[in-house]
Amino acid sequence: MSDCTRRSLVLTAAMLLAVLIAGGPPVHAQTLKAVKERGSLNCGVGQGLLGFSSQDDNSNWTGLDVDICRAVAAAILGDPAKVTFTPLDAASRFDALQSGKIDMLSRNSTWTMSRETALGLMFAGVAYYDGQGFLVRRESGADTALQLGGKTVCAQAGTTSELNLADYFRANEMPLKILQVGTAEESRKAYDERKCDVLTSDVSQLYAERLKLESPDSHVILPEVISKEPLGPVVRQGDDQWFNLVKWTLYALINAEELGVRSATIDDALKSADPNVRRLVGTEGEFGQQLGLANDWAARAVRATGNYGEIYERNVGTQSRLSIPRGLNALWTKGGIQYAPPVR
Ligand SMILES: N[C@@H](CCC(=O)N[C@@H](CS)C(=O)NCC(=O)O)C(=O)O
Repeated sequence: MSDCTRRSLVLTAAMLLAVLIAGGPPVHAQTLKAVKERGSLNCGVGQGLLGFSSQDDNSNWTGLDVDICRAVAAAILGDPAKVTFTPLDAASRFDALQSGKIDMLSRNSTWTMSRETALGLMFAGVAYYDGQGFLVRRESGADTALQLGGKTVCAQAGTTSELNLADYFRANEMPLKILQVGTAEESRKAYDERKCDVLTSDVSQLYAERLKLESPDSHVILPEVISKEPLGPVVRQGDDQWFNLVKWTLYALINAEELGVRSATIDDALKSADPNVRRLVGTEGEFGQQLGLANDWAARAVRATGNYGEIYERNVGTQSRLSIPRGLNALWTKGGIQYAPPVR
């Protein structure tokens, strides 16, 4: 053995010892443990986006993104109320996750390649398939986005909306003036005060923002959808157990809809003889245990928030003020693309 090989072996052994003394896996591989010890989930959400994450008159958080947090809390702790919500703007949301200030981010965030590869994060699935659109004043007479050349467009800093906007105008050789805003609130205000002629954002958000304008009917959403915006919960890289837990909680909600398991019928589901239902609700198999949870983890989640379809309808669908049709977010068996791998 050469001197050099010996030295490198000693070095490797020393490093191994250091890791062992430091307590094994990196700090980030401890999210589930930390949540259990703390007794609550730290979830990053939006700052006030109707249907996705906003506070009602009693300061209770509601919305589709909020319900994903609650479902995860119910799956882990058996109680959907055990969530601490941190409202975050677009620019600071990923820092909050990277720094460990939150355990997960559930805030109308688009799954893109660089948000995983460059930011060290992972999207756990798609909670809402969206796309970017444009909102204009009806009086402008515009009926296609191709008439927007030279207009001033409000877009929120640090979003995919800002990037897609520039791409779309460039591809169509239209001059563009961007008015960069910090929050949805600022964006709406600038548009209201006619500092911009157009609002651009994910279409679901345009529905939400339009409702907050003085006379919603005086504004139209143009037909073009210029991008893919798959929105979903995000976690840090390096904690596979936590990634699986968030991912499979979302899939459990979607599978529950497919199997007809609803919050009001969860007790029947617990008595079901259907093997698919039994695996989902934990009366068969050890699927919860494999996640580090109780075997009825998915039953707890569905009891707390309802299945995916119930969450959708209540917050953004036909039972809500937004009234957005299911579209792409219908199950794959109903003409949409929501498709969850099986619990098996
Ligand atoms: N999905 C896009 C856009 C997300 C985004 O932050 N959009 C703004 C436009 S209105 C928003 O939702 N703001 C809500 C808030 O600030 O609470 C992304 O991930 O970059």
